[in-house]
Amino acid sequence: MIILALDPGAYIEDLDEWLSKIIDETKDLVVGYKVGLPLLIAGGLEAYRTVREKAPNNLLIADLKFADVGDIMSISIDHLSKTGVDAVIAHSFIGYKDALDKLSMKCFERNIKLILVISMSHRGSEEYIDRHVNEFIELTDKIGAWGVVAPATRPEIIKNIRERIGDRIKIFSPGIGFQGAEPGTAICHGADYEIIGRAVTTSSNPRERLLEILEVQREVIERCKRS
Ligand code: BMP
Repeated sequence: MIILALDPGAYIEDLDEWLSKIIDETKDLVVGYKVGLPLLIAGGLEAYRTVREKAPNNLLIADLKFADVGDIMSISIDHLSKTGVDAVIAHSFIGYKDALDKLSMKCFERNIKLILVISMSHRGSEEYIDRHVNEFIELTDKIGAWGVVAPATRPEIIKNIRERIGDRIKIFSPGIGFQGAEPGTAICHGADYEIIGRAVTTSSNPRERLLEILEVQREVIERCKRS
């Protein structure tokens, strides 16, 4: 249950070739792709359309981590909706009034799923964001978000979210591989999908690397079920 983050490094010369190779080698193994600012900056909305065309049957998540006023985020959603993305990610800390209320309405109108960041995988998340995790969970429910992002690097947060929210929300967990968490850990604590990027995309053989990661994920989940 992997979402592959397509974040091309600045050293990549031919973006189209890079996307083709990775997507062709992985699309039968991953649930979906997460496309964020690195790909948007490097290749524009055209690159998002390219991913959509090359992987028509995979989930496509635009990770722009929106954190703006509602009307402006809504304009971005209008543009994004022309690329065929299935879901977008926004921050929770911007709050409901004139922000997430409007964004969630616009996503509903454009038939795009909304995912909120509840906590992040880096250590700085503990400085401010993590103090509000339980409030963000309530906000997720209030706006009827489809999913949340929570860190594989601090799995107790995933467990807390799952216990509070039940099965009605998808949990996406980054932090696997380059950021230190072991594949399978997040799912073991209640996540639905693990987001993995550079561990696969910087490999000279992305498919082989992904197969190895999937094997570890399977073993860790099996072990977790038995304990
Ligand atoms: P990587 O496996 O290369 O570390 O990539 C993780 C991906 O997940 C990146 O696209 C990053 O933007 C995203 N991400 C994260 O690492 N931590 C978060 O808390 C939220 C994220 O979206």
